[in-house]
Amino acid sequence: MKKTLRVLFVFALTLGLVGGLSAADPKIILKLAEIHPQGYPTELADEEFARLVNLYTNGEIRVDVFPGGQLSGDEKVIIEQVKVGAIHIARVSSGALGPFNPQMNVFGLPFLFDSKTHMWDFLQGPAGQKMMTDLNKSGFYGLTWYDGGARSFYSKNPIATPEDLKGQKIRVIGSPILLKMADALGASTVNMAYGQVFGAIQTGVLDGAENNPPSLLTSNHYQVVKYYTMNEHSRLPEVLFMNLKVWNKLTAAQKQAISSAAQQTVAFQRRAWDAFEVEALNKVIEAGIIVTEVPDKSAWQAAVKPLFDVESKPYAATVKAIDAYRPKK
Ligand code: GTR
Repeated sequence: MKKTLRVLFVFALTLGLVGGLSAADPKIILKLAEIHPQGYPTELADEEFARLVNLYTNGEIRVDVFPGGQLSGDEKVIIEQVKVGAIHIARVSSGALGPFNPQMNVFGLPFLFDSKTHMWDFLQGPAGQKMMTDLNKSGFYGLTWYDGGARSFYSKNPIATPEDLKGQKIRVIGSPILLKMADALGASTVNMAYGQVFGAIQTGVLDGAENNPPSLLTSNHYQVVKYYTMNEHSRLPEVLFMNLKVWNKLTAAQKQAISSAAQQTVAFQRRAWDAFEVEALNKVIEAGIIVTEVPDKSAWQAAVKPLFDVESKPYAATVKAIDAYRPKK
């Protein structure tokens, strides 16, 4: 086989190109990795995305969703696989993307957004859209943002104040600034794959972790911790993205179909998220978790202010753009 032919052939195989014989046969099959189980709001959005891609391409492109960490329980591995094209599309947290696409680290800054509305106003504005486009600097094509709620600490031990974290062994998502934040609060931080956290808390390797209510529930971490303190230290948007080379090989019509499908799932995902956030919190309370709301976050904000001031410097322009959307008090 001539070299170019061979390259094309290999590329066709990687893409799962199966040469459709009828209009209903997909020409391209794309694998989508999702760490969350079926029925989780991002997973529902992945399925909806797959349905719309199929519809808009008249069956030419099929997206196969692999939920529940089937392709890997470690988002770092998933992202590496998307980078090399072994996985074509993934839905991950922006926190996990930071080490691959540094601009994403900004979301690890504690108390960056005042609210969900504040975050969405920024994400849907020009600076938020540019961050999506700039994923291409890392070999990715950004499809869309999804909601990932706010992250808070949970543990086997009470966390009434920031000081209570001192000495606790806490798993933090692999976002460099979030890790430094938990360190600054005195926790003994551990950066571990999401899929390993349950066992680590169960066996006492960890005291707790930090996440949003939907993840606290569906990861089953609520079964091995006792206290959930809703300090809401950060909002890490979720990201649907794909391998850039795979994207570049698509026709203009296929690109259009995939972009429209992704855009159309946003409202769907946000509705599913809002409903499940409430449901998940109720379920963990019913299961006996002691949930403490923190309406006044000033003690938490003060404790991380020095860190914010230092760590925000490389992201000054983005922080300024985010500030521009901050609701007036
Ligand atoms: C969840 C997020 C996952 C994963 C997980 C984690 O909130 O949806 O994609 O990043 O957190 O903490 O690893």
